[in-house]
Amino acid sequence: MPTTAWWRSAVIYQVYVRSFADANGDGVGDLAGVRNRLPYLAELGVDALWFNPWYASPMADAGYDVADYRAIDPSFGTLADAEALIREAHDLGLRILVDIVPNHVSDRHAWFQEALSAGPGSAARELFWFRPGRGSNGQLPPNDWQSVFGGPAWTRVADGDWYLHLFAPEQPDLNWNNAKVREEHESVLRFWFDRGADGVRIDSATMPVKDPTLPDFDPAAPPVPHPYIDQDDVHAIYRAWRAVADSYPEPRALVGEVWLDDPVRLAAYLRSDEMHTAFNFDYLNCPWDAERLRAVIDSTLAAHAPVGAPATWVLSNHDVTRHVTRYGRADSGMGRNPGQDGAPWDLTLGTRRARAALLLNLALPGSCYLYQGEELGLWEVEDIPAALRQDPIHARSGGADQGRDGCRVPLPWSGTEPPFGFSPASATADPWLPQPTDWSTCTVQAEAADPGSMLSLYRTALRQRRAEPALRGEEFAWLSAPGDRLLAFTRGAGWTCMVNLSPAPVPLPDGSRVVLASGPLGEDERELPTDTAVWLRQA
Ligand code: TEU
Repeated sequence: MPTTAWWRSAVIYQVYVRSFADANGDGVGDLAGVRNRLPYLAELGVDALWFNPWYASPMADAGYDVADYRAIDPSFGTLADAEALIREAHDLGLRILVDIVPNHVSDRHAWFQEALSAGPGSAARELFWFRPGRGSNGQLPPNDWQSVFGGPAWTRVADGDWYLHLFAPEQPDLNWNNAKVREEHESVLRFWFDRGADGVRIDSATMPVKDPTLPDFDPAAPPVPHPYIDQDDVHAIYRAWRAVADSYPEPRALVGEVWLDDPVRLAAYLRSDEMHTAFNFDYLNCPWDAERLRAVIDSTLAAHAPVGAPATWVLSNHDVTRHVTRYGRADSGMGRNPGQDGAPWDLTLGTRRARAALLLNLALPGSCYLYQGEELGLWEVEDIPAALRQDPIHARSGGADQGRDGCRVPLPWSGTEPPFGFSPASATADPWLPQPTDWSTCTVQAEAADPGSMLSLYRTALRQRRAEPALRGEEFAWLSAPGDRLLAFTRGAGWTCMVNLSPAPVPLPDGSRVVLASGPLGEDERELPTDTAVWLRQA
């Protein structure tokens, strides 16, 4: 693989379709809305777009419950719209990643419907994990596994069998020991690759393979092997997918959602015969603290170097609290921490840190993921009325966990009041989640006109990164020492990034010229204030 492959240093923008732009005025974003806004994305300066699932779905989990991979959900448009979108994006130089969800399908998927009607012991049930229950009447679930979304991971059907769902009951888990399951997914990959998709983002990639004995959790057992996370056999799935991806004249890219604490186990997914890259959740979950960030950067680079895969840098997505909000908290930790729902945070602080973090992310070697709205500095919306919340996590926790709706609120494009241009003036419905009225200051329209805005910083930084080969290369060396509360590193060719995480200003090195700063500089423009980052060139 040539080291210049696009995905090695790409900046990839995540489009959460239902909240991006609504062209038909039903309050839900759609593909026509995205097509209208492609010039905005091209101008922003990103290299690729990753679309959350846009397939036909009852939306029990916002499209991660796929009923038909070869159809677009009618609320988003048609297959012809998706094909046109891919073509138009390509014409603008934007690559496309689609989302593939191997772990489960929707309970409305034809396979599951057939499994329900075919009954216990049928071949149709072999595509899933149907089991009799325990207890005298089979009234207890087959084992003690819990759903990621809360509650038991098993649901009983009318004939008495139980089926496994590691997420919501509307998301039955597939049985990857079944050849039909494997063949179908490879065929789905080809379906989208044939339509021009440049790659796939692989959902819950550690989970599709289960210990076939479905054991109870043994509290005394070591954490590895886990009965369904990171089972060794899961790698065979992605090796087969890589063969499909590599069979195209321009090989398609595989990007894994691989939530693992151990960077070495994560790197095991990144091989020349497996995935190309994976999201770096250690980085996303790291608090705004110089020593901890440095440790994560080091462990990431150390784990990726031997396998020759680029690292990725990501701070927000559709599953976690927006990082402006996280960074505005005293303890700016984990991507999701329901214990902090509603905890106080400081917008000025969070914004200053998010601006500095952008320059850090874009300067680190590898590729970078941006989540729609972060370029506007959007924050987590915490006051969505319970009745309007849609994330199954909210309902399944009995409201104890706010869920993930707060980072999924429709984007503000223009104007001074909701729907802020998200929906056209002729809209017949409000946006599917309410937008805060104070988003009038962070619409695309308002920020495009303000050189000091978050959007202007993103545009400038992305343009600089594109123009600067050193930033897209692999050279990296620390200039700061551990314990400095300063992150400073070179990227070759006299090129330096400095981020000050200490409470005091730090002088800029002599002989350096400031290329870009995340905020105002102190004393004669030669001092780097707290929570500020700069890109420097040796003059
Ligand atoms: O997420 C996988 C996952 O386990 C977490 O991101 C999870 O949503 C979070 O920890 C809950 O606290 C993927 C998708 O990104 C997510 O949106 C889906 O809900 C999930 O898979 C099921 O498909």
